[in-house]
Amino acid sequence: MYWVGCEREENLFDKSRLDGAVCLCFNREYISKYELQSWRGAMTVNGAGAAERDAEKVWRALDGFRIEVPSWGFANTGTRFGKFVQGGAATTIEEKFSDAGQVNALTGASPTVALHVLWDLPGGVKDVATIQGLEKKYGVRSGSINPNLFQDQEYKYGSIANPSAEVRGLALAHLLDSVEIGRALGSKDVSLWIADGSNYPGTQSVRRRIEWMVEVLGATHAALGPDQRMLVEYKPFEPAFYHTDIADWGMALELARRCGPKAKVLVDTGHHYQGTNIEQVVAWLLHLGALGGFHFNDRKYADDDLTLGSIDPYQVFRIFHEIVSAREDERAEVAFMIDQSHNLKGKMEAMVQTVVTAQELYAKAALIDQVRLAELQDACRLVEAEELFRGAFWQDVRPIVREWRAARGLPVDPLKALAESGYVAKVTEERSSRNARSVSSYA
Ligand code: LRH
Ligand code: MN
Repeated sequence: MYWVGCEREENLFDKSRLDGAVCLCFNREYISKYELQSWRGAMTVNGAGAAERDAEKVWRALDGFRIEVPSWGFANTGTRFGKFVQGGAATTIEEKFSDAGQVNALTGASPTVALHVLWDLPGGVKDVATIQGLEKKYGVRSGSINPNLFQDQEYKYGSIANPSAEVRGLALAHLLDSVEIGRALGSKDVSLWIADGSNYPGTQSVRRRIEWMVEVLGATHAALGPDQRMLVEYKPFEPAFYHTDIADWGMALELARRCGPKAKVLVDTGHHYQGTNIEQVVAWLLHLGALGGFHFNDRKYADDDLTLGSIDPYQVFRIFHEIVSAREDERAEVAFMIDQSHNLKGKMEAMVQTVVTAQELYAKAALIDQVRLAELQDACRLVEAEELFRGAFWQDVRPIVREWRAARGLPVDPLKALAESGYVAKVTEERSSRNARSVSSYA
């Protein structure tokens, strides 16, 4: 707990609970016996006020926090039942870099943009020079390279797990192109999501498909440059609805291990069955040195790709706790990325909102006194441990985050700054006539 001025305590405590304690900072009004305990702890540790210590923790955490935005998050996307076109949505790769540049300028936390090969570099390696020009123009670099192995007709029965060696060869060629694009752009990660699977029992051999995958992914791993990695993303279902070849973290982990040291597992928060303890999966992957990164989003039901923290912010907080409490060397290897489709919210607003929410939830996790928590956990002082853990989640870090933004020369309220910038109105003006022509229907 921390104290940064009475107006904050006003928010924290209702006056009726006065129990004779004093406020530590401005008008010495009150403090609960519980807080007294942790304040004493804080004061004895480094003499600095708890408020200062918390601000330090949050500032240090935010200074190191980076999250990658997906190019496809700025584009007109929909569901199988249709697409609600936004006039200001990005279609060209230049528009996607422009939007990503704006988000980074407003938040100071998203210097890279994830690219999907067939959507963003239809010309393959030949498009690298264009991308490099856009990186300079808009001040954001290319991030993870995401191959598209799920839309070509040849992949009806799978790509890297397809019974046809010819089709597997096609898939490998695309993967090698993606590795080459990543090398040419100086990107670290080639991020693989494989949609392969089947819709009916008995129609495909799960065992033989495993061997075919190991063969193609092994060849992909062998092509990686010294600083490149491949991230294996798992997903339990959709578009396949009987079996998916890479359905959970265990399958992704084993495939990554079979490939080699440059292969890690990617955790998309929307790719779990209801009730899955995702932070436990994260803890295991960290423990095994196999966690490569995240695709953050939120969901109520399945892979809904809703905005991070919109349904279950405590879930993200629990995941961030596993990261923040990991060793520095373990943490350094974990890539934070957003993977969302903004079908109803304004694309720019949703992306800025997501980065801001991620920063705030990461700041909350950084507040946890890890040493104290470990003591309480190992002493099985359950309620005290939970109160310390959850207490950080309850804490409103927004004032400290605003101070950090101001100190870093960033707008204290990025969403408000976006609205005041007129950027969305400007791009809507520029793009709406073209977007109006792109209405499509499912059938
Ligand atoms: C699959 C997925 C994958 C991307 C796609 C846009 O559901 O999460 O990471 O390729 O969304
Ligand atoms: Mn994903």
